[in-house]
Amino acid sequence: MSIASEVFNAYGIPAELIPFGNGHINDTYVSGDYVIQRINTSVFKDPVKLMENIILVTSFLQKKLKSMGMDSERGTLNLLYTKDGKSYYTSSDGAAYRVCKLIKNTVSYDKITPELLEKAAYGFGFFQRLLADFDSSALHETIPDFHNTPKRYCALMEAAALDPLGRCSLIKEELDYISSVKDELSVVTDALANKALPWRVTHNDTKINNVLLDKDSGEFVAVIDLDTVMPGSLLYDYGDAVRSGANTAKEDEADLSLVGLDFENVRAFTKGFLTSIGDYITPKETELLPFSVRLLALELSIRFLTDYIMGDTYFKTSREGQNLDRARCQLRLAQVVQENMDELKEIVRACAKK
Ligand code: ADP
Ligand code: GN1
Ligand code: MG
Repeated sequence: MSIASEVFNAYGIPAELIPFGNGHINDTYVSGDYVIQRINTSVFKDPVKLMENIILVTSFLQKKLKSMGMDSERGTLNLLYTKDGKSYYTSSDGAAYRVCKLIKNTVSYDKITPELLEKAAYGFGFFQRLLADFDSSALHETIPDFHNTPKRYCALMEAAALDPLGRCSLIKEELDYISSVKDELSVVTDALANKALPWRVTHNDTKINNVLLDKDSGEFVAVIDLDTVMPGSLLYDYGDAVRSGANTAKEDEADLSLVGLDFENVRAFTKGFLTSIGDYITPKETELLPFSVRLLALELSIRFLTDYIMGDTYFKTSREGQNLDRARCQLRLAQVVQENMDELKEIVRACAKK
């Protein structure tokens, strides 16, 4: 029996596997009214704990949406269980497959207009607020130290010292730049540690294609890709979404002259996010919003570079050198943010005033 037939049998759903979406981590397929994902177990090492988190978060969100008179089928992921009651199926080749309902008539974007980005931003802020009274002590840390940027820096330095494929000679300039800004990398982790910033339950992977918008109206429908919902800072969600939604270039652009910040998109995201966040945000968080875009771009460049040095084992790649291009784009973006910090601060100030 093929693996696909095994999965269908386990769930008792109709067969046909069509690759779906542009995620870098799991393998996603659509089959009729369902989305099937082969969980990347080298990234999520404990699928049992991962799925416990997804169940906790989605059932919390479903209840909350219902209590607000909202559509809990469309407003978050709805997981299916196997015929024998499991949250995922282990196939005969040892892989882990999960199934959830397709959220119909929706679309996610890699590149987005300001109008749609404002709606997506509203959704990310709304998601954050829905989780405001979620008990974080019940959550497992699905990827330890996911946004611990200083630890990400240490991992990069360790990888560079090993240099298993001899790739570091090509990236001296990038490594030097990252080392020169090392002190900036601990701004948020330090502030969380000394309680200048609050810990919250955050999404932690707010790339713009992790939000679904209605195909016809463009209205926000749901925040998806809930694998990294964990305690974190609101700044991670804002910074990651802006670095992905306001970059003028694609994430793996080889021509760095195309990398830039689309200020209309920054404004649109900030407006939508702050509208749904309201007075939930603290002054210190507001102050650090512009910097968070730089931090998240630096952090992701560190992660892409580490993966490049180690042989491209974490992020999916479709061509040679893709992780290096991705890393260079994020580094360039971090520099552009720095060069335009005053403009970013002005955008945040204007949106926060309303
Ligand atoms: P990854 O962790 O690999 O990024 P995602 O969970 O983000 O995987 O899924 C990849 C893509 O599949 C998403 O960007 C989205 O376009 C689509 N997708 C995933 N789940 C659903 C769903 N329940 N309904 C509609 N689209 C979905
Ligand atoms: C991954 O899973 P996906 O494609 O939505 C990654 C994010 C990165 C992003 C960069 C669990 O997101 O942290 O910012 O790629 N997710 C994980 O494109 O590592
Ligand atoms: Mg995703």
